[in-house]
Amino acid sequence: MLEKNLSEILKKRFNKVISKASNEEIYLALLELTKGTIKKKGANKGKRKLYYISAEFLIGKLMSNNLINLGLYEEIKEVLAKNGKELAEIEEVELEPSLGNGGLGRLAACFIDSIATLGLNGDGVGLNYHFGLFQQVFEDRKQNTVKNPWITSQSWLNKSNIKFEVPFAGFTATSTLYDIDVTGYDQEASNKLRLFDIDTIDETLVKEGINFNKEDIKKNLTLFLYPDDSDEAGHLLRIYQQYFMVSNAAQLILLEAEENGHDLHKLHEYAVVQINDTHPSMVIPELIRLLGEKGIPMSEAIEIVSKTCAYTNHTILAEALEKWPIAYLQKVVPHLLPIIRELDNQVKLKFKDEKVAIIDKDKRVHMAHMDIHYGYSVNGVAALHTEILKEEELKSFYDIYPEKFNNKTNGITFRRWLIHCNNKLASYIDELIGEGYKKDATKLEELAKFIDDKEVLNKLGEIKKANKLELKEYLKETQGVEIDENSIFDIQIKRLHEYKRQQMNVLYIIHKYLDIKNGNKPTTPITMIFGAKAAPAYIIAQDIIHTILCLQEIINNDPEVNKYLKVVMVENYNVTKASKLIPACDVSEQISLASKEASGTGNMKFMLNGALTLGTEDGANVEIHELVGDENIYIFGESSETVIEHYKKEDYVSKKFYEKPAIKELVNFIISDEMVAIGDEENLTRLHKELINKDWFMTLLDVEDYIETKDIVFKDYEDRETWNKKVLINISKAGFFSSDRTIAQYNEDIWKL
Ligand code: 26V
Repeated sequence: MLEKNLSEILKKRFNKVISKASNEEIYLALLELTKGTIKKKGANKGKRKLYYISAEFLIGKLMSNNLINLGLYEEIKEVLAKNGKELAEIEEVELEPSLGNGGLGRLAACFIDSIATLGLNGDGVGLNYHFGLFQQVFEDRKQNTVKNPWITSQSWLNKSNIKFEVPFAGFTATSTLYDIDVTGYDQEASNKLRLFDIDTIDETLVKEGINFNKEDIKKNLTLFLYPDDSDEAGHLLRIYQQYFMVSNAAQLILLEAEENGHDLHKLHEYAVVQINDTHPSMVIPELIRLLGEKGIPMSEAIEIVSKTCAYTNHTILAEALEKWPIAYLQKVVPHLLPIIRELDNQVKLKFKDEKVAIIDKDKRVHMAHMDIHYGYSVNGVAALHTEILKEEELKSFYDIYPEKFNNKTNGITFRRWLIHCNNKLASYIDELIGEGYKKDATKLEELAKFIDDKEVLNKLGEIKKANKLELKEYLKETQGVEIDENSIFDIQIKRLHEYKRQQMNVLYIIHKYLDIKNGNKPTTPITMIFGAKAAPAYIIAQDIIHTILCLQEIINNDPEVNKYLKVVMVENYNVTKASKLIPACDVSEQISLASKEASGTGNMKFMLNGALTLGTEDGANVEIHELVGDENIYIFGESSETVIEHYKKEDYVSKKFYEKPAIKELVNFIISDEMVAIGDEENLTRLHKELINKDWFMTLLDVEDYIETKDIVFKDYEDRETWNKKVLINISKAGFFSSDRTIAQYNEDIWKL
């Protein structure tokens, strides 16, 4: 049937049969077929509807995901194979929508998949950026940035006829709503991801790289995801984007409520808004303003909105918590200020504590504070993170509103992060325990019964090896590097940030390099793989990338060393690359400074794909540790309590650690003659100085324990059977991290759809 349908579309559109059609033609035919199949399904319905508002939805390519969810994946693969075509190659035609920076955006993408899979009535709402997160290219061992278009004439994006007027100081913007269908796994009805665009957008504004005129708002508003905000124009543009997003969202919510004949006085019974980090926080004053226009008095509107909005916090890093100067808001959205001031006045009347004010004495609006006072739920994204919010970062708020605080440990969709990216493993699990785990991920625990089954353990090793071979071929093709599939694949892939401590991994590589030079050769060779983009304005992050690329060159070209150690920095790390890297990983690097990584979600993807975690007691690592037990994870480093104490007492002095000869040797290698010979002295020296004089994220505090533990990991790898037992246990315990579980909890405790 599918073959017939696909053939008909190809015949009609290109007058070709499957075997003679190009990958692009087949892709377009598949797109038509898939969209048609989705269209036949209705939309989810329900009394109450969720609007998950987020500045980022890092959805990645959608073809396989949609085919899996529609139950067409296996059959389409077979049909194509029969005609000499491969789905994986056809999928290369699709451009990745990189509409997010990292974990927060990818989480939103997993969430909309799970919301649809649970048959819940809820849409994602965001912006239709014309260019996703920049593409990264390496030149002269440095990161260069190139614009990243993803919209093509035929794509998943559908244009709706919904348009709104969004008022700004001095002009009114007209929007158009686009949407992308969100299919659930094995579900009758679907939802939508709704992305707003400004009508006056002008892509020709982008001239070179990712530079554009930041002041020409009418032409640039939805051009880029998170433009560089290191200057005032960048900050203002972000406020324009945020307000455009939430005003459109709020108008959509009211439109749908009215279309359904709902009484706006009871909006909270019909709509719930999840505010994903503080980027959509202005939805609170905007909804109040719009309800006012509908004749609802401010005091009542505040009450309604407070029962409608819920807030998720994704970080405790102070620099990432948004505080917009009133002067900026005055320039962009002056009509919101009377409302924000009123909200602030009410808070100041009730609470004398300055720490909980919305507007501080420097005249800045604390977006998170507005969310907490005027939302009914505040959640963190992993158990430890939520505890730190309650006991440290947001303690003053927890004291006032203990009932609002709750934890929702993050999750990932197993459709993309197992069934699609690691079809070999998924098929083998099907064979062992059936397909029940695809709907109820906790069923993976049934795998535990094979713990002493040598054949199963062996087979897990073989699947991993096959995935490593595939990655090897991919990296050879795309980057021209040669790696050894028999080496240990040790992988750290995530945004580049000092708190994630890629620089500590760098120090390990230096340690290993020097060790091999001294004649201590590892039994099994090691391949250290990185993937990371760094914000263009984040100088130290650029320095770390440069250091990794220099080490890569020195090590990979040293015949004495390269048989035992290789370093590969994967260019332009994105969702597509993640799905090739994760199934091939042996050791998952989750080495953030304890307390700083709110949750992490890569850690969950690796675990599910049979990698062992080398990590600190941070974020969701803590919960992975609890689930698999001490024997099946490698934990090192100071605890979050100790780290928090150091910050409070301001007593961490990196120089003291640097003075230890073993550490000094590693740190000094960064500015050694070898490094300076090929690298840029300015970058290398800056990182060297940073580590010695500041090291805000305490790399040197944990580096010795890290090196010691990592050497144990590599030694343990030698006992293949025991290692594979650990792998099996990790996979069997990964069910907890299904985003279906997370979403079921959001619904149970917060949304009540
Ligand atoms: C943003 C920024 C922007 C300014 C420069 C420094 C900085 C540092 C961190 C951030 C993170 C913003 C929020 C975020 O992406 N949080 C991530 O959310 C994930 C999903 O909940 C979670 O797994 C990650 O641990 C958390 O970092």
